[in-house]
Amino acid sequence: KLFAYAPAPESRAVVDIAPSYGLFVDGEFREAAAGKVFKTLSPASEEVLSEVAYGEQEDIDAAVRAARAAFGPWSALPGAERAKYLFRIARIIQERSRELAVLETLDNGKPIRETRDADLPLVAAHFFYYAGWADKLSYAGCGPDPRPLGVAAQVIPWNFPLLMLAWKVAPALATGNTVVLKPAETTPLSALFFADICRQAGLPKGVVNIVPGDGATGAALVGHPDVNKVAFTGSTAVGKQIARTVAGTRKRLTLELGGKGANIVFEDAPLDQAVEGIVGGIFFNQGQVCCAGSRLLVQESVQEEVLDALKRRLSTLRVGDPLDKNTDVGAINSAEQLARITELAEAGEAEGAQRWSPPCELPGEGYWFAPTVFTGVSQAHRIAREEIFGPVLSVLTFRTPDEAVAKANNTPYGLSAGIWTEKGSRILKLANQLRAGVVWANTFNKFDPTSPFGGYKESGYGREGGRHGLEAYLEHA
Ligand code: TXE
Repeated sequence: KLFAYAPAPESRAVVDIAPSYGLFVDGEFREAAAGKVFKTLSPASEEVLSEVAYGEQEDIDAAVRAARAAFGPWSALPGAERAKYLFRIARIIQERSRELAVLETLDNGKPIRETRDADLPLVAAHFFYYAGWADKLSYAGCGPDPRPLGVAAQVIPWNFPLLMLAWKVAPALATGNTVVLKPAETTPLSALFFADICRQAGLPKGVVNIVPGDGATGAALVGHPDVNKVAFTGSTAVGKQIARTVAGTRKRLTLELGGKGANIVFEDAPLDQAVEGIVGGIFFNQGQVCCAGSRLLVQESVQEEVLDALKRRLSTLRVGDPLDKNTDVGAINSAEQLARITELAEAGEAEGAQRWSPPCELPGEGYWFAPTVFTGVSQAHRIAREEIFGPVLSVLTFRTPDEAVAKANNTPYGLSAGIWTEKGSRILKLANQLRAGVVWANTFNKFDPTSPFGGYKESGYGREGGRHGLEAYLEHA
């Protein structure tokens, strides 16, 4: 009898999670001033993973003080010296990537295949890429002798915890700024492991400080008077609140907020490839991606063909244990996020769209939502307008390219779009007409540290990644 191919789930024994973690301030882990803690759990099993120090105003004050004290010597280092630390951090991330991938999968719920093949390689790539810039800042586009801003306050979400950290920390350090970072309340662990990596790399104390907590912790950090720059990724509602806090101060601000990306499929597209792109566009990371292709705009003439192929493909997706290397769709990050997705999906049905999911058995414990497709969606439906941030695809149709562009742009957001067609001229024309910071052609959800990423309209402002990502952390000389 032949052996069936059934690799064991990636073992959680790969990573040693301590029962409790402190804040990382001035190069050391310490308890919160008031001694408060919160629990972080695995969304796939609801098992408590660890207890983490909860930062408040006093802790933020200490972290900002440490970052301020470190700023002088750090910014005075020659760029090539700062680069050495970034290269060292990048290499340690590579060496510890298995441990970090398992940790991220446990704390976030996303499949190990994604943390192993997407998150971790990209995290290391960002540190390598920005290390290369540290001694070339006079080419960053900010004049011949650009200056760092000072202390950067960075608040990140839970959907790509370590990658969002890398997007923010790597350019800040390369340009000579120091950092106080607040990870999201449901995914603090990989940022704390990163703190340990900073120690391992011998990074001078105070250059990176990590203060876990919730929205109140983030608000205290953003509002701190001795912060020079604020970088935020998260919901549009909180982004607007932060913009109000920062208005009237001299702090610089970049915001990377929500999205409602359109994946536009023309009748001449390579349809098999397009179906793969649609699936990856909305089911990667359970759709909890700001640039997800959450609206499918399909040309009417191929609508049936595309939907049939899509449903066949979705029936092959494996939903379940995120540590299993065969899993395609993992757990939703939190009970709150699951409630939001559920509410919007119910609104989709109530407003008259047709709901479909492949047959799949969801685990009894943890937070799960089956891959879902809505057809018969109109532009007025909430599921066509609001960010669902879950594995839910809303399908709309179009007849002409102009109609496709009008529908794609009919959203307050403007982060991403995808075009599927064989016609090169159409790609170039549409890429200019689409009000989206990223437009992919015949692919989707492709990321690279050399490419700037960011939004139009309510998706925020400023760019992260590439040379443009440096400008957010430099003064024009
Ligand atoms: O986001 P929040 P939530 C969208 C997505 C999701 C919705 C809500 O649609 O369903 O937002 O998610 C910190 N001052 N996105 O509630 O609250 C918070 O602690 C300073 C899209 O998780 O914006 C966390 O660290 N900070 C998005 C971070 O902000 C505050 C990714 C994000 O949390 C704060 C996440 C305050 N007043 C959600 N309040 C994307 N663009 O990828 C909260 N925080």
